[in-house]
Amino acid sequence: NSQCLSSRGSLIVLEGLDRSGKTSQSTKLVTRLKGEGISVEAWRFPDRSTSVGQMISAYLANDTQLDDRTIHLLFSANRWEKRSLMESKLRSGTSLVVDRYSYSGVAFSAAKGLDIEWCKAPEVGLIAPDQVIFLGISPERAAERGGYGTERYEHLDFQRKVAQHYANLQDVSWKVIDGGLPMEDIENQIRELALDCIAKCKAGKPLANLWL
Ligand code: 2DT
Repeated sequence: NSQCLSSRGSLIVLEGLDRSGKTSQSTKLVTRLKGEGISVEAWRFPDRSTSVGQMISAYLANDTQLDDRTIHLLFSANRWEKRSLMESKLRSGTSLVVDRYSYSGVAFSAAKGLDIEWCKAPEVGLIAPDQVIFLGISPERAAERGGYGTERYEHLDFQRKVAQHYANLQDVSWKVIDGGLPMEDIENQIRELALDCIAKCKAGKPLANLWL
């Protein structure tokens, strides 16, 4: 019926420090929603599958060096190259659960000392998330979780700066979940938030653009 044709999917973004549990929670959420018959896909940024994504991946692995503003714009370009696909998925009724988005873009670059407004500017016009879910965990606690890997930003001092910038970016629309709770509790809370968000979008909440 016409209701179905016009109902859109939701853009749900998970953010948090490295090792906050974002990636496993995104995967669990998507599996669970699919199991409930909801049309949903798991996305992540950076999307390392594109040629821009491969440049980002080499930079993160410390295989290449790039100027701070240059890599910032590549991360942004990596979202822009996915924007039209993102919009068509959402308009066709598929929800997207995205592991990191523009907030990671701003928080990580600002942690290097770049101006926040400068960092936000290339994100303006990307699709605004319908819900940002932030997995809160202290940088110290995150670092204790089996340690960091070898990628560029996986150092405690840097993660502390990122945490400060996430705190500055956060607004009342964000849902913050205590990343120290048992996995299953987090999973249940995220599912509730996602279902609520999906229902609102289905009911006609319009798509919006960043930066809000
Ligand atoms: P993963 O470990 O989640 O693959 O992230 N990052 C990410 C940025 O600096 N800017 C961005 O726009 C995005 C999306 C966060 C790889 C690292 O890349 C950082 C961690």
